[in-house]
Amino acid sequence: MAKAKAFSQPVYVTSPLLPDLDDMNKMLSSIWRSGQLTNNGSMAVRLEKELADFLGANNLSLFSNGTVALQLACRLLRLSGEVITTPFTFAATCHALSWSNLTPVFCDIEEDTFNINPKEIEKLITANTTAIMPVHVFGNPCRVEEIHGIAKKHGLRVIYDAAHAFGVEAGGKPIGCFGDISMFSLHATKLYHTIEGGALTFNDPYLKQRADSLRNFGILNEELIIEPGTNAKLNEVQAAVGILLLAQVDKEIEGRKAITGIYRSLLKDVPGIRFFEEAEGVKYNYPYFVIEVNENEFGISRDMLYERLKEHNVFARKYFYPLCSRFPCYKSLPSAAPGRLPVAEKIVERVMSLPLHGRLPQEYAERICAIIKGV
Ligand code: T4K
Repeated sequence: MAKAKAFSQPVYVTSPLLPDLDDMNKMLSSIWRSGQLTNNGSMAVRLEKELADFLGANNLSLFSNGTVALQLACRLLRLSGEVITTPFTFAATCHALSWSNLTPVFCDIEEDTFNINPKEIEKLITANTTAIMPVHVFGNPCRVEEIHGIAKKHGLRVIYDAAHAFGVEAGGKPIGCFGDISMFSLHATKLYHTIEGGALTFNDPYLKQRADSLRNFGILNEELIIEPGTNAKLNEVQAAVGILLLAQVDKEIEGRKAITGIYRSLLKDVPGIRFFEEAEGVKYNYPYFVIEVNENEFGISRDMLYERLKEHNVFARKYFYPLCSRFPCYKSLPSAAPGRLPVAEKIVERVMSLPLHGRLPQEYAERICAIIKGV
């Protein structure tokens, strides 16, 4: 096989969607005219409504980022003690627990979805457990019905980290309708974003009311501050970016789906490369294209493939290596002890995310596959 050529420019794992600059200037002019730059101005109010419609959420609040939104979710539910979560996630999930004085309890994941394994959850419940924080990793829906059943049986709250699951539906329902609260990250690396930002969705309107005051120092009105809040508001310029990008999301997802199709068809017969098949009844959003490398069958390890891609100017990412349970701040927790998380320990050594966004030229995906086959 001819050696695949390196790219002349770096190809990164993602590239942010950007609003048209003329449209953005019009939005900026309107903000400039109003003089309202932040503190729940008209752009933020409008985006909240439009996002709630788009995500099929009964109640939605916007925040300055997804991590602080997760922290506020813990506070809104007055959690204490231990929260069961997954070790195979971005640092923000367990850090949000830690910042809320909660102890993350790591639960192993499923081989097929890389999500928390409901069959392992019950074994970890103690008298101190108050909640479960599952993550829809790479936009794959968790086993929401099983998780709901466990939570109900044991009187636990459920906060979904839906950072990757913007626009996903499971069983015909929007992903944000499951659990007590769901968090969507609106960071620039996500398929839809507000540069930095986050959103919480709730079924209970009272939670939204409290969330809106918590993100603004706990202020209810000029004379009434109801609880110790913080500053976690989304400003008007970022909200304007969000309003403009909402019109581009469907096209972005279509573009990602097409690139995912190319990766799938060109990599499906490569020995030792595995990727997710789509499950029935799920509307996907294609946030990442993740491959699992089986060194014995493929011939080289995930780490070596990662380096080879780099030599070709392709910057894949080893999301989510290392496991959160390996971080120095968590590794001495009982749930992080060696041997407790066998599936997660195996998967984290094998997976990586290939470049994917809706504007990635199809030819790039084909060349990346040729590089993978060539090594
Ligand atoms: N829960 C989960 C499961 C999450 O994945 C995340 C965030 C959160 C919670 C927390 O939500 P936020 O508080 O962030 O809203 C990135 C993101 O910073 C992070 O938001 C995201 N997850 C995580 C999976 O990925 P890095 O360290 O990989 O980002 P970085 O800067 O290396 O960017 C990746 C690539 O994207 C770069 O190689 C180039 C490209 N890029 C990036 C940025 C920021 C651009 O082209 N332009 C840009 O502006 O963490």
